Amino acid sequence: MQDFERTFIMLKPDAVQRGFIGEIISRLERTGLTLIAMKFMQMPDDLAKEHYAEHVGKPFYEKLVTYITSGPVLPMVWEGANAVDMARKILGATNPQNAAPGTIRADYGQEIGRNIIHGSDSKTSAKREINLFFSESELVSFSKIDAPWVHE
Ligand code: IDP
Ligand code: MG
Repeated sequence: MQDFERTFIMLKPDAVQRGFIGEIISRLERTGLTLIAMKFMQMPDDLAKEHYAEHVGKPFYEKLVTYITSGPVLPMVWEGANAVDMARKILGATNPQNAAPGTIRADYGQEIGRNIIHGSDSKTSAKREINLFFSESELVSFSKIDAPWVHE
């Protein structure tokens, strides 16, 4: 069994508004990744700016902050073997137009500025993003009953 890691995944306002919360969580759940934390919130401006700090100064930055604060989001933490890379593959490329068929962004999105879902791009980002949205006591790590049927 590989070492477990954690990743930060967030359903963006378009996923919430278009009614895809349940479907997208199901797709993540059925891979065997374990959901250990979730919230439903309207992201305050300062949190949005901190979350996307690496993009300050880029041409799309202002619109990105407007988009992500324009409606409720659903931040989550998922745990599992190689969770960061695995989740990025399930999400697909940043631009839904370039995302492989069967990925979430390809199956639910049309444009890069409305790409449905966020996922951490590295273990370091995951740690930073998890800490931005959740306190340690909100991370509910537990053993799932199906673990021996998911992991060798
Ligand atoms: P990622 O979400 O796949 O990690 P990043 O390059 O980190 O992609 O960009 C963060 C977010 O900023 C994207 O998910 C998307 O919502 C938005 N974004 C990135 N590039 C563009 C762009 O060229 N136009 C509009 N929005 C963009
Ligand atoms: Mg990114």
